[in-house]
Amino acid sequence: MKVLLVSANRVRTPYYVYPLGLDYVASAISGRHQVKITDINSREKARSIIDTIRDFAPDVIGISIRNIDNVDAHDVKSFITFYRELILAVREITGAVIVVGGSGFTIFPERMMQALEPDYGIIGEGERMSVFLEALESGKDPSALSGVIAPGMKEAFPPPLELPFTRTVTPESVAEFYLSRGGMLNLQTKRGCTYNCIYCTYPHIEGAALRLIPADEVAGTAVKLERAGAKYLFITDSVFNTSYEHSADVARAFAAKGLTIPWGAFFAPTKPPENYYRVLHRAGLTHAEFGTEALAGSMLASYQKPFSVGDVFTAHAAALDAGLYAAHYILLGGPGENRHTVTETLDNAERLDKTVIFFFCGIRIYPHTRIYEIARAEGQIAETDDLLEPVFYQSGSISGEEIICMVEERGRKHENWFIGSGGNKAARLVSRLHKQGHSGPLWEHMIR
Ligand code: B12
Ligand code: SF4
Repeated sequence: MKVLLVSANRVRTPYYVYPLGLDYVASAISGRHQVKITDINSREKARSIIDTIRDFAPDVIGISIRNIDNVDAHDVKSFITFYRELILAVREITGAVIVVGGSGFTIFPERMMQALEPDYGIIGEGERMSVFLEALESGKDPSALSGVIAPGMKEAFPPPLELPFTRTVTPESVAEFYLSRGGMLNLQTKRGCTYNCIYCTYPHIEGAALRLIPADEVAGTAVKLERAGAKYLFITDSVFNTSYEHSADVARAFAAKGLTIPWGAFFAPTKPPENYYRVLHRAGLTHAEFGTEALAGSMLASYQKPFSVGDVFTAHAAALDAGLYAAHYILLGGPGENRHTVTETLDNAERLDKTVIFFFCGIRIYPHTRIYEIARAEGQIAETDDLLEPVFYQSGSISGEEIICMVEERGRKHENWFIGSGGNKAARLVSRLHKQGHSGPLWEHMIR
């Protein structure tokens, strides 16, 4: 069959992100099918996707839905209308089967099916597209397959797939757009997160157990990406150091295979084993992005974070000692937040030296999370509420506006504190620097 895979993500904050998920979907199906990937970022308008459809005449069109909205409580932007219009425009010119998937879709499959009206959706890992196409080809009903949903069906979440996941790096990939804008490509070393933070969708999207990709294989892919022109790699794992052992093995494999480009990843600021960050830095790690979320002990407990305030300082010091750039992400406004806890977090944030801190004020409520249950029990949301349009948790003791005021007031004397990921202003700056030939996430320029 002829299959066109479309990346529908146009978000440019904090920077354009390479549609990695489609590489996995394409690798899973290209042996048997003729596959083409097209990326809306690299085209000026949705219109030129239409031209591709006319030229290629696919039997099946797979649309990747990564972002639903920008998750910003104070400047909400939803992307659903755009996806809906894209699907309508595609329908006008082709009778191809339209199937959607992706991390955004996987959070709200049933609602997305209603809002977007594709023919099918694939919940979770897109490697299931292979059995989906087999069913279509042989005239069987694909909606009977695990993970597949059709209009009007109830959502049922399939179990995570067994290894191996294969990613083929091909010269025909859509990477050129990203290579000419900072050269940042991305890489996955495992799937899953074993932690259970109350607001987080990642264990739901990727599974709660770690499925590790062999370190050698990860490093082989990294080297291929470097050869293809990548100047920087971002590791997309929910948390890179959930397995200290595997992540250090990956770093050693990078060094053994001769990777020379820098890379970055998300880390939990748990207490690291001795020399951990040095090993990673020697293998090219430059940027550590810590999912710190709070610097008040009671809020870390409320969020069910797997570390203490002391651990954050230990991890931060270890990263700096190793020569890394360190950023911290803080999430204010959860259950139990009040003026005292915000003050405690801001006081401790002032004690973090040589860093950049991104404050996210307001926690989006997603289904399948503990905060969803808390918000239900507190009467903030009802079972019938449509969370596809973002709803943010409200602490009973402090409003979102008050939190922003407190951060802004204290932040005036800290050039390295940002609300959200810096918005369009930061994205424009990053985009300009990327066009000038700089690579990486570039927040190191904001470190004070
Ligand atoms: C890494 C990451 C980032 C990094 C990306 C770095 C980089 N250079 O790649 C950074 C920090 C920059 C980032 C930024 C943002 N992110 Co982010 N990010 C992630 C994360 C953790 C992993 C994404 C990833 O690459 N996974 C690995 C690939 C292989 O998996 P995948 O893309 O999901 O693809 C698989 C399946 O989904 C499926 N699939 C994918 N496409 C298709 C298509 C079809 C047809 C089918 C059948 C299947 C299918 O198959 C693939 C293989 O199994 C996810 C959460 C998560 N754990 O998934 C959030 C996530 C995608 N991000 C999210 C958001 C919101 C954002 C931001 C908008 C936040 C912000 N305000 O700045 C920005 C947008 C950036 C942009 N330009 O698009 C949300 C999206 C949901 C939502 N509410 O909209 C997620 C889901 C997190 C969450 N809150 O739950 N992000
Ligand atoms: S917030 Fe991070 S550590 Fe916690 S469950 Fe999500 S991905 Fe895992």
